[in-house]
Amino acid sequence: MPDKRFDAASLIETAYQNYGKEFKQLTDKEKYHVVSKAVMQHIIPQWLETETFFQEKKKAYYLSAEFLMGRALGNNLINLRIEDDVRQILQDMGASLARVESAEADAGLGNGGLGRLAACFLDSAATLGYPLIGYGIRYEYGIFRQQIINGEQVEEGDDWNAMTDPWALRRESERSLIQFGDQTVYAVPYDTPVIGYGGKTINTLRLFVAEPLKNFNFDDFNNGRYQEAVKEKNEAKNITRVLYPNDSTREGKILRLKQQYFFTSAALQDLVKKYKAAGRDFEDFFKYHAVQLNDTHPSVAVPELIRLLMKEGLDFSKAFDITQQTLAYTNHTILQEALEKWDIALFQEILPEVYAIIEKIQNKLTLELTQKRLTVDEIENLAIIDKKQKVLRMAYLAIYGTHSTNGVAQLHTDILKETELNNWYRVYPERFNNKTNGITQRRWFLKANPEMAAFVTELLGSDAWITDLTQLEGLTAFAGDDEVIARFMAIKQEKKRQLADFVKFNEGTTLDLDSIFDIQIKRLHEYKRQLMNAFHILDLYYRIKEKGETTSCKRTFIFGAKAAPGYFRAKGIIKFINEIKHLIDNDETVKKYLEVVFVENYNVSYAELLFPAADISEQISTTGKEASGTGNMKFMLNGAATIGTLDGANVEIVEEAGAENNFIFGLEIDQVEALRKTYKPKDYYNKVPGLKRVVDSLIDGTFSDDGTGAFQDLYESLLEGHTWEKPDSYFVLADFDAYRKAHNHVCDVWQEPMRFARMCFLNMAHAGKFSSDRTIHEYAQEIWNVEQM
Ligand code: 26Q
Repeated sequence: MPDKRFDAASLIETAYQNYGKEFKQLTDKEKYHVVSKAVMQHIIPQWLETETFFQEKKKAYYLSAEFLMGRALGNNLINLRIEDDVRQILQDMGASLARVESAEADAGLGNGGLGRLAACFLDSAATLGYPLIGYGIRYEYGIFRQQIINGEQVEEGDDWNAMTDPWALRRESERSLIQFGDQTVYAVPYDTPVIGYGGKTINTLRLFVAEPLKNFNFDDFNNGRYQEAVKEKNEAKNITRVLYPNDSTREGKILRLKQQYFFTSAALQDLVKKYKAAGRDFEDFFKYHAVQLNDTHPSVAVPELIRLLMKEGLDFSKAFDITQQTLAYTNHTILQEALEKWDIALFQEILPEVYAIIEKIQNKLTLELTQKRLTVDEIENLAIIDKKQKVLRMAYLAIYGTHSTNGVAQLHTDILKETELNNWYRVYPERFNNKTNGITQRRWFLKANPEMAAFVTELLGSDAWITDLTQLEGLTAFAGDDEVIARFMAIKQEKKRQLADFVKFNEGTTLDLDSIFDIQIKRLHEYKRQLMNAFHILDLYYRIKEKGETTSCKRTFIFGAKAAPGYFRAKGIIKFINEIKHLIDNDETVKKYLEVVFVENYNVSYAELLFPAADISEQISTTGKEASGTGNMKFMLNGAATIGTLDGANVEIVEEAGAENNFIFGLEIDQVEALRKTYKPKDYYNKVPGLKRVVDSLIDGTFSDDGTGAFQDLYESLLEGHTWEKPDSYFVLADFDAYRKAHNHVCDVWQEPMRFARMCFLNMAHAGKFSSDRTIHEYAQEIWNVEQM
């Protein structure tokens, strides 16, 4: 247990040391620093203890280009179980913990689901006492700050103060050299503690910063070449300057490749160096290390580990076997355009030595497949080095070079096996497995919703759910108790009020707490179908306005989403949503029934306010496209009902909570595949009542896209298509009517408040499966083979 004291005296002392001031004189931001530094002091003994405990044991390593951690202070206090003490100490010194916590910037070192999953996994592993070390990049700028100006997204750099973050310790002496074809840099590690619930296990997140071999060229400067003098430094630092704000389309940028190799090589060198120092035989390397690749972003680990092992004296064949037994790969996408491919010439130029190893791997693969009697065509079909397209297929490299390939929800894994990666599945069926995603209930329930958490503890007579979420099942016994349901509703109302306060402050909009809070928060992407949601809202607008549907429910539709800066169509959808908002806000009649809010700069901290305040969770992706989704789980756990398709983990959510407690609609996977062959969106456009009206609003002058052509483009994407894409690839028009009916059903149930609340309550009660604790147990036992502290 943490044994170093944490009290008022330690805060006062830290304030003196760091700021030369009385604690009372500090700004909120300075207080945040001081409290955080004091927590760091407090946990050091246990952090060291954890390291010592696992010193000789097998450990797991999570290699990820993204860790979307959000804020640390509040979460750490909760996991250390000193939150109430610290609140009191601060109060006694005239400070507010809530304000101090709010002074922390989000560590937004990720785009969305994949990055947040990595953060949840670290929390779960530390809580369960599994040795899991995160390895990644310490971006100077995280995911961009989004502003909405005139209804449009404008991006700004996210200067999150990477270098003054109180939670990180620079480990200068443990740096490694990273060599590219044209550049050599240092990778300098920064370690952040990952505190498990109860504070027993404290794991590490190690993020690397790129630095030059020489900071400053004195000679250049002296001779007036001022830019030259810092050129090497700038070029090195550029490698870890900024997170690529893309969450799907692969981008063949040199800098992105450098980022991937940079952190992957740094991580593996770190392991090899420590292993060597321990004096063990490299043939046993896999007995001490399990390395999980978070998508293909670190897939260069396959040739890189082989390269490093060969430098330690192993031959290629032995190095390959050990690498394969060490590494495992997680796939997070089925979108073809997201499968990473690198131009061979570019790759060879940047990473010549690594490319030479990939050629050896390709030769080995070809030989192996020949021995398995595959045809020349079949072998070509599985090639890592695709000579026709002149690209490297990184997913294939990851599957071949590892012993495990997993999908992130059952449906997703099935699709990988049966279609997307079927060619590989047929050759290596034993490698494929499923690990349905999860979320940490510590951040997403205990921290985000302390009111509901306390109520659940009271009902269950125990807080054991904090580390065993399946305990929530015990809540089902209370579903018939009207008093319990009424209290559940009162807490939901309080969370809606808290969100409304923040929305008022942040967006200037006043929310009606008695309306349905219907929330869609996730990255903006066509497959996620925010556009279908928007069309439905516009349809409601017309129905209320023209048919006088005054019995309609009062609804508040809340959106939060960042669009990749280069994703023109996604930005058009943001503008379209805001145009609809504007239309409604200026209509005295309709605005009594409808409200639209697009929250600015949706991030982890905003998410913590949004999930607990939802009545309805929008999970409406085209079936087959969302690998899993994890926001869906956060809503469920906080007692919201899902309106959704049977996609990703929604399938399993409905299995757990019952179709009768959610609003499931739309084409199912086989129907999507069947319809794809003959689909004519114009048929729906012409026949489905009201559909033409909302689609035409894109081009008939109802709205303005400020001359960008974005709305015309959206219109054409739905009805005309292009040579490179079929019209309405995501079946917005085909699913529209079913979606509208599901919303009508939501409104019907809403008229019976107790019935609606009971549905929500039962979702919370059945959320046990979706703890990332369950997921981590599965990884630890079925893939990593590591033991608990
Ligand atoms: C790749 C190359 C170049 C630039 C960027 C990228 C890139 C970056 C991030 C590609 C993809 C991502 C992120 C993908 C992602 O977040 N996928 C989501 O992963 C979640 C966790 O498994 C799932 O729940 C979601 O369904 C899935 O969309």
